[in-house]
Amino acid sequence: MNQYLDVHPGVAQAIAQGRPVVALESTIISHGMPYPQNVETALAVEKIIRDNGAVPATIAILGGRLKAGLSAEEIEYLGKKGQEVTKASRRDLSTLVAWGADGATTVATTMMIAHMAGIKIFATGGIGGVHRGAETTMDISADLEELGQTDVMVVCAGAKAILDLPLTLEYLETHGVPVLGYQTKELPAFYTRTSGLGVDYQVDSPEELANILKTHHQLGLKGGILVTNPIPEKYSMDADAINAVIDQAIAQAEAEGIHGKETTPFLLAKVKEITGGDSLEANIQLVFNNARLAARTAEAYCKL
Ligand code: PSU
Ligand code: MN
Repeated sequence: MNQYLDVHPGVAQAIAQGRPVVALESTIISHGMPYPQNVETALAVEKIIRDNGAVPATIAILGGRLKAGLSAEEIEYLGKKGQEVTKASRRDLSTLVAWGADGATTVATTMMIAHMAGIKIFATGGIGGVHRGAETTMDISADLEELGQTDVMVVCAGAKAILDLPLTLEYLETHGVPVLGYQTKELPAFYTRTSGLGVDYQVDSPEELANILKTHHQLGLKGGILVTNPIPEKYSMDADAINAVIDQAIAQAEAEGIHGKETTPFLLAKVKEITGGDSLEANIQLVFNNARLAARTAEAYCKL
């Protein structure tokens, strides 16, 4: 066990007994949604995972400790501090831990810490990817590199059109990351169910997802598996409307010279601002939907 890792007792017990556990990220709490919806959503996601028979492990860095599983008080603390907490991707880990600081974990660091703790499945909203204009900015999320090297199944709603979706798929292909569509042949685009781009394989049940993950482990393959689960029809947004909003947000980021790790939070905040509450409700519902699928897949995995 890593000397800097604290696995919450309930999570440690579930892992030891071979019961299902689902990891959750914390950047979505502190940088992805406003307070208090962020805390309410984080607690509701944990409840959905419990209701579906698995144990939730929200992951973060607190006082320099890598935490796999947080208390409700710790989730409240992260949500209230919001953007003051450092957004922690792979390159931030050593310094934050050495300094005894806090960090909100992105998909990349959540995968790393989940893997250290022995958690195999992780539910989130959307992953980072190749940004539009990356051919000159080289802005490619460390989430993609992590998917290429850390063996965790990530359940998401695809990737937002703030990214270059075709290039994101190319990058995942190069790094050997399988992109599975849950009951769909098309890559979902977060707020909408379709993107016009194909996934590698359509998979129709949690049992089938679990079987693929198990086989991945038995083959001894490195790297993760990306499961893309479309937002429920009822909550999906109008594609033209949301894409116009995204274009506006990107233009504003360019005008303000936003770059580096600020880009994704800036774009997410702008989209929310421009759409009023609509995009936030969609965002919350797709996370719930991913949590359900991840919990059912974790349960199916434990039965194999
Ligand atoms: N995309 C979303 N919602 C999010 C993020 C991405 O639709 O909350 C967050 C995740 O934590 C993701 C991170 O890991 O942003 C990616 O940031 P960057 O592009 O700087 O790697
Ligand atoms: Mn980036």
